[in-house]
Amino acid sequence: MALDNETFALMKDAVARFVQERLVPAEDIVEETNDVPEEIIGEMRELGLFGLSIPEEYGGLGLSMLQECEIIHELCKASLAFRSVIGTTVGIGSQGLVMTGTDEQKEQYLPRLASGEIISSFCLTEPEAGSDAASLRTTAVRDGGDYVLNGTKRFITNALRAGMLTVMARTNPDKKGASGISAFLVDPKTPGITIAKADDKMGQRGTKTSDVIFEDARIPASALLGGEEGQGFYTAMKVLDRGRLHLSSVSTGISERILAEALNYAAERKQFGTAIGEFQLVQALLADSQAELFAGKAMTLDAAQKYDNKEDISMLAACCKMFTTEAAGKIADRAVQIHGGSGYMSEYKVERFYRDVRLLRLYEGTTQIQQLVIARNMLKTLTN
Ligand code: COS
Repeated sequence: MALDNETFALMKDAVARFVQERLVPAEDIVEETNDVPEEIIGEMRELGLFGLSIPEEYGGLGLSMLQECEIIHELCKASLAFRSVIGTTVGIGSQGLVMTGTDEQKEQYLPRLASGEIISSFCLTEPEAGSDAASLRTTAVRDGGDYVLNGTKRFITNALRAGMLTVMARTNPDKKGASGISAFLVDPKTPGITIAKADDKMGQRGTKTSDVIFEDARIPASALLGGEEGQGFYTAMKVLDRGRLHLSSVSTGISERILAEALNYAAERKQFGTAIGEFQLVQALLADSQAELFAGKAMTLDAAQKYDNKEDISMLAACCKMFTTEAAGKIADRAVQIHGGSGYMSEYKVERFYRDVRLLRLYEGTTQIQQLVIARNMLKTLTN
C-alpha cells in the first residue's frame, strides 16, 4: 500500500516546511546540547514521521519504499540527528517485525511504534561481530517457557530511547553461521539488560548510540520473532537491504543541503574582485557535486521503485548505498574546499556536516561490504 499521490504531495510539502521552519533553526541547539529537543520529537510524532513505513492497519502511514525515500531525502536536508530519532523505528528496528512478525507480535508493538509512543532499535553488531555479522556470539538459551539472553551488542542507535529492541542472538550453538541465529523482540526494561552510556562520536551530535548488555536476561518464548528459530540472520539481511535504500536517501538529502550551502557561499564570497562562483575551478567543484547528487537520487528512486515491484534489490541497494554515501563524503569535502579557511571553522555548518557524513560510509554495512555484496550477486548470475 502507498499514500495516493495528492495526499503524499501534501505530506512531502509539510515535511519540507517542517525542515525549513523548525529543524534548520534548531540545528545549533542540537549541536550544543548533543540531543534533540523533546518539543521537536513531539512535533515529529504529530506529523506521523514515526509511522512512515508501518502499515495503515497498525496506525502507520504505510508509505511505499519510493515514498519513504522521498520523505527521508526531504527530512535529511537538516542535521542528521533529527532523522536518527525516527530512523530506527521507520527502518531497521521495526521492519523485521513488519516482514516476519506474528499477528500477536504486530498487535503488541506496531501501533505504539507508529504513533511514536515507543522507539525501536536494531541489535545486530557486537564487539567481535561487525562486518562479519553471522559470527555473532550473543546467546539465547531456551529454558522452559523462556529464553535466557547473554552477550553484548555495540553501537546500538537509539537504545537509550528505545521501548523495543530487535535482538539477533544464537539459539543453536552447534550451528556456527547464519542458520543458528534467531531474532527476538525484547523489552529493554527486562531485568538483566543494561543500556550503557551514550558513545562519544566524531560527529552526528544529537544521535544516540550505546552498548546493550544482556546478563541472564529472561524473556518469554513469545518474544521469538515470527515464532521460528533460525530465521534471525536472514531477516536481518532483508531488513538491511531495505535499510540501505533508506540510508541512500539520507545521503542524498544531506548532500543536497551541503551543496546548497556551498553554492550560496560561492555566490556570495568575493575574491579577486568577483564572486568565487565565477571561477571555473570552483565551478568544477560545484558541477561534480551536482552530477553525483543527481545520479545518486536517480539510482535510489529507481531501486526503491523496483523494491515496491517486489524485485530482488540486494545488489542494487548495495550499489545505491555505496555510491550515495561515497558521494556525500566527496560533496562535503568539496563544500569545505569552496568555503576555504571558513570551511574549517565551526561557525560554518559545512565543517559539522563534513564530520556527520563520515558515518554514512560505515554503518549498515561499510563501503567494502557493499562492494562484496555487489560482486557476489554479479557472480551468482553466472552460476544460476
Ligand atoms: N537476503 C536474504 N538472505 C540473505 C541475504 C539477503 N540479502 N544475504 C545473505 N543471505 C543469506 C544467504 O543466502 C545465506 O543463506 P544460507 O545459510 O542458506 O546459505 C546466509 O544468509 C549467509 O549468507 P553469506 O554466506 O553471504 O554470509 P556471510 O557471512 O558470508 O556474509 C554479509 C554476509 C557480509 C553480506 C553480511 O554479514 C553483511 O551484510 N555484513 C554487514 C553487516 C552490517 O551491515 N552491519 C551493520 C550493522 S546494522 S547498523
